[in-house]
Amino acid sequence: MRIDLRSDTVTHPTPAMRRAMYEAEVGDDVYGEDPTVNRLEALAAEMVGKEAALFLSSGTQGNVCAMLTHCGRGDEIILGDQAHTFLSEAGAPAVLGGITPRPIHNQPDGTLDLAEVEAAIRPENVHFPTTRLITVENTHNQCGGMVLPLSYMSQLGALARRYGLKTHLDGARLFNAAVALGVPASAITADMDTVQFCLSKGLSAPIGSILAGPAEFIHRARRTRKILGGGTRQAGVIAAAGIVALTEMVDRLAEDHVNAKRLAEGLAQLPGVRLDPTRVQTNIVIMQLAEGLNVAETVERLREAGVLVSAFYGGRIRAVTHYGITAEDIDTALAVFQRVLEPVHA
Ligand code: TLP
Repeated sequence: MRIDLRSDTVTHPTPAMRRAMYEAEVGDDVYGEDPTVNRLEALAAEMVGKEAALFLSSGTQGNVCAMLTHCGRGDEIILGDQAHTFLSEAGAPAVLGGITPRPIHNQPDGTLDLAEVEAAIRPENVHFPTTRLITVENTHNQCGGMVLPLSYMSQLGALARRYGLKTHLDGARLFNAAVALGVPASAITADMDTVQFCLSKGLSAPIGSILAGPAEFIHRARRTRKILGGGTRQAGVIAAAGIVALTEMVDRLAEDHVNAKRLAEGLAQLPGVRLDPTRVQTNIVIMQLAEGLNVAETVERLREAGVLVSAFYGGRIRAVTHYGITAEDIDTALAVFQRVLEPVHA
């Protein structure tokens, strides 16, 4: 038995995706001639309500491409101190672009306090870097997959526009947010200039992300993607799976959310686990262990018993539900958690 809850990135392509990949019509995408990539980009742009979109190899490449296209050397990005763009992209804006990150404390619900954002915006002064971009994440991974409210997205957009700043959304799990809110993804992205979302997480495509925004921006981002080594050729083979992801795999994310809730409610009953199941809104469950329990050891013992989870920043454990994980798997995983944690608290 192996129940892999480490991430929704572990999903395998569906049979429909494999068929679409096999049959994909292809061309050289660097010439703009891959019809399947072009179809995916047009579909993706439409779904997030933007003029144009670009197909990239990963969420990291999508976010980095966006930040490097929005900003130049000496510019500054306001972002969350728990954001993937700040914590987990190897400092790319600074490494590659001479761009300073300006982290603001992420509130437990994943938002950035708007007064703190406003206070961090630099006035014009030769001593200062130039504030150029605000980046937020929705759903918020480190904050347990929480969904940023629609009203917050529009307030943030309005604040940025008031100061002439651009906004980028790391929407790696944008469609989880859309399904949780019961709105089209375009409602979440309406107030953001650009958005990156992943095809390869809950949507189960094997590879790929989308960066969407104004046509003029995407034109420049195509050059940035080239600089990042992301100009690929017969990419339609991969884009074909992305089209299936967007047309067939969005609505079923609701099932992952139900399973995550079931897992969280079960885990919250265990004496070894500290977890508030009312905070679980999408497919991510983050828990703290009770005093005296070691995270690395517990993760290892769960793995030996067939349940894979991730040790996460701050002494936490993360479990993520996804395509291929059933309600029965959740019940089995809960029984394993109980067995693994029991001896310590007997
Ligand atoms: N997240 C991965 C790990 O890097 C932690 C995961 O398992 O959750 N934005 C967000 C919010 C993400 O969670 C991730 C990946 C990315 C961007 C980057 O996507 P990839 O892995 O495709 O580069």
